[in-house]
Amino acid sequence: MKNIDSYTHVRGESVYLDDIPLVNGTLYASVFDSPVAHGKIKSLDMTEAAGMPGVVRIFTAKDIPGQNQVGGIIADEELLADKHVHFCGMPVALVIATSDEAAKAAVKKIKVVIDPLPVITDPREAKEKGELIIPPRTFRLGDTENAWRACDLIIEGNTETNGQEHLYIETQGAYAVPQENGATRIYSSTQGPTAVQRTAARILNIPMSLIEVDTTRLGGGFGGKEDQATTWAMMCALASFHLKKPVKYCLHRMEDMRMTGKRHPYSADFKIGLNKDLKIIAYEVTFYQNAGAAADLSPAVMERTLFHCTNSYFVPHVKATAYSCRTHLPPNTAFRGFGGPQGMFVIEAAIAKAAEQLKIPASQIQQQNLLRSGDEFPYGQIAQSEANECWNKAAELYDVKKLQQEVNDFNAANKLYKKGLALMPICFGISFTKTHMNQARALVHVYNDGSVGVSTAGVEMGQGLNTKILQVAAATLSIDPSRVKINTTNTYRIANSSPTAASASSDLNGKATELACQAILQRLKQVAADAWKTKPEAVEIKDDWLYIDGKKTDWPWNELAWVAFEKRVSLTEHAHYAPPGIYFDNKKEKGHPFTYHVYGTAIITTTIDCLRGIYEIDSVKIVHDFGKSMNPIIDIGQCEGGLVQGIGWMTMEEIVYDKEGRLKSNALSTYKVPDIYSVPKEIAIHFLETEKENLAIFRSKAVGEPPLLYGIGAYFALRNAVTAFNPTASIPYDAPMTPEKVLMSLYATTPNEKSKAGQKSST
Ligand code: MTE
Ligand code: LUZ
Ligand code: MOS
Repeated sequence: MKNIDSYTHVRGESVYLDDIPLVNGTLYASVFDSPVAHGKIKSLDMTEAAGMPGVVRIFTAKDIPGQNQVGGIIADEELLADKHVHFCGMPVALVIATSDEAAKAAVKKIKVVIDPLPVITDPREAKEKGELIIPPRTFRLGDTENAWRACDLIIEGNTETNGQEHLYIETQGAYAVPQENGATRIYSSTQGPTAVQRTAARILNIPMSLIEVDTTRLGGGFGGKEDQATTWAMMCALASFHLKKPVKYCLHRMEDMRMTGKRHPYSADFKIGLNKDLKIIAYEVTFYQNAGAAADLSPAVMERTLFHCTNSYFVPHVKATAYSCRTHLPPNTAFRGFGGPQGMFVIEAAIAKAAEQLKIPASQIQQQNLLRSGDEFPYGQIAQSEANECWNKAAELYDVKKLQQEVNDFNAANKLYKKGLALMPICFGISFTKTHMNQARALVHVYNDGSVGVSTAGVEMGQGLNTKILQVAAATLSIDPSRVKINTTNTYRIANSSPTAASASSDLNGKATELACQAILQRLKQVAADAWKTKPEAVEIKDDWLYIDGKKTDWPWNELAWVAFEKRVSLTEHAHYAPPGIYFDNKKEKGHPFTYHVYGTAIITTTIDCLRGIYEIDSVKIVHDFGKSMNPIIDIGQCEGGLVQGIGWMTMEEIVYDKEGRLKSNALSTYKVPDIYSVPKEIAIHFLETEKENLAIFRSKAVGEPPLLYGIGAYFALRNAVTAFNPTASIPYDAPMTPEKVLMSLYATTPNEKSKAGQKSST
């Protein structure tokens, strides 16, 4: 089945926030944000701005009727800066005007004087100064202290991974429309309607029941709207609350890039020990997460870094510690993979460094240590592994030996172009790591003409969730998909929802939808049994038709719906789903946090131009654990999209803040994302189909985030190409591997100069 949105997407008819028809009298918002990363506000002069044409009012922190607080996990983030600013881009004042242009013009006339305070941009410096968001956490398995003695090779090192701009095509935005009796409706481009509702209640000091949040779809979220859509919705809600007028705010791309947080950059130290058989015996890692100026989702992201610190490998002795470090950057936030990729990069670097030392391909170490079913993760969960299945299938199907031979032959024959190959096995846990967040609800109405309306907690953001939910409803009721309509995500219909995130939304919302449909089906069967004077067990609804004792009747589905209505039987169900069996003990740092894991292996080949440092990704060949895919077209799309986003993070996307905490890469002219020319020339995706029981909806495993992890392999493929040209190059493990860094590494001559070159390119 095709994505149900394809048709309106390509015709430009899909409704995004900026397409919502406006109510008469709508006003426009624009935020004045801090030009300084850290300091005390001495004065704020808004006189000239207030006198600009079209300006209705300017709000500041003192206009907030409730708490000036948008922090989700920790209450440490003001909506509008009161006395201090903590990052460049922190909202200070909110201008409301009769047009978008007038609001933006007035913002330019606001003058602020800020007494500057010291600025920290580096997480290690923050940690030294005790600037931690939460106390550090350590995951332990076995006993690393004693295990080092059993190792034949011990390698130490450090790594850097940079942030990543979400670059959803639709920027952040919201539209608040006042309703009767003090209620308000907020249209928000958010992954988390309930987060918007809860925070609005706190800001406006009114109960959640007065706030309706409605989301039709997002033009991409990628985690950037899991938490950080809330701020812009609050701006509209605050202004509309005071002015009793509809207020809209769609951010300009440069406002969005400057004011919102990104993927967390990480700095890390590792120590890895192997025995003669290339078994990893022990692994110690310390992560320094650059959280930015407030907690946002950083504690949860940090937790997932720890969960995924051993990637797809079994390591018997592990000690992993993570620090969430407070710096003066915009608060960093969820981004596809949610800290997992940052954790996995470090062990891949450790393996690559060990392989370099041993003068063997990293793949020999990788393969030797793949997780098997029954192995224990450092957090206590026992693996149900497909790691070897994926790896072996990839090696065989794509003939990795031949691929490596081709690379070697090419490198022997070419002086100024070199190829590199790397394998990247992945493992990603499915479930929110906070157990209580793993719940969802669905509301299903069968109308008495036989058509069906479905609402869930899930937000469509391009990942194809609505199509999958529609498939679940149609398949469970055994009716034609054209009868089913998926409705907007709305807090009046579905309450207390988790954000659409963690790749879990088709599982959670799909299962809730399945439960609701089954309950209605049960009642319809009873209605049919009564009418046909038989038992419900004799009734079947199949392909829009009623069957009794296996024989087709003259009742179509809609007749059955009508009869049930006439018999006064409810055609509506509101179902709740919470996956069983998951828990986590934070004191012991042990438990069974994930309903299941997703595995896969990618083989990546690249070609670098050794005169210019530029490169191409030749091919990415993947075997991915889809379980039993319920929608291969969508799942391939998720796989390709995630892969390319991961390659972008690892190779070309370079976020640059200066020492004063100002974003230099603040527009699409200075921040390069993959385009059609930089995607791999060939992508092959093989579905590892397994018939094993799991908790995925229709056994179709979650697919949203895991494929991003394949992109990590592109970094190592590029390194291998560089060392084919310059075998003694000692390149720092510092991602992204931009063309600039490739060029520096190609011509670095002594180890000293080389590491300097690496450092220079990273600043
Ligand atoms: N795909 C598209 N097209 N747009 C997006 O914003 N977000 C990703 C992934 N795929 C995203 C996407 C992220 S970060 C997540 S967590 C999942 O989709 C969320 O949706 P799911 O739970 O339905 O997989
Ligand atoms: N969000 C969250 C997530 O709150 N918890 C998670 O575990 C998670 N994982 C991935 C993406 N978003
Ligand atoms: Mo995705 S980072 O869970 O929104």
